[in-house]
Amino acid sequence: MTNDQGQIGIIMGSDSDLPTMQGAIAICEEFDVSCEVAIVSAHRTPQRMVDYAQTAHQRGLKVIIAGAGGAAHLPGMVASLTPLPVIGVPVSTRHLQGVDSLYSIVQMPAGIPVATVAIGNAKNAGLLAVQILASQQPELLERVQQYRQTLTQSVMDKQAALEKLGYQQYLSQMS
Ligand code: RP5
Repeated sequence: MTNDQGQIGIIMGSDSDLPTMQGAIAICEEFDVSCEVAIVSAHRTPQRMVDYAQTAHQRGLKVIIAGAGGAAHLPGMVASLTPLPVIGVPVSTRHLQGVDSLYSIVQMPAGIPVATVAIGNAKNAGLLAVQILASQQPELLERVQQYRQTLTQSVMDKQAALEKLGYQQYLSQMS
């Protein structure tokens, strides 16, 4: 079990999920929130999953982000083993494009919630985890507010460019 000190645990069923899950890691880095990253498979390393989930809160984690694809049992099983909030990331799959992952993660029974983001949207999982932390950390809350302002500003900049260029020139500069 990893001894890294982090506030957010980012786990995934396979290293093949890492390209997707890097979106959540990047958000932690952007907000200077510490995270620990680990491969924890519900099916291939079930005991490691149990150990990870049962000790997560004792190791100082505040939120767990769990990504998996296919028969994506990792987020739900981890949620059943920890009192911490769990955010599930459905990883896209070759045959079913991640719909299998989404259904596996989102349809949790009452009593054991998993906050499920869109297929492949680990960025939103990272943001949601940061926002959960920010509810108890005023400085982080301020940074979340600033982040939202940058989103607003980027849309307004696009609007200004659209008005200036007209839609045809705007479209041509997009490609
Ligand atoms: C799941 O099976 C993992 O989360 C991954 O998305 C999928 C495929 O794993 P690999 O065969 O690429 O290791 O458990």
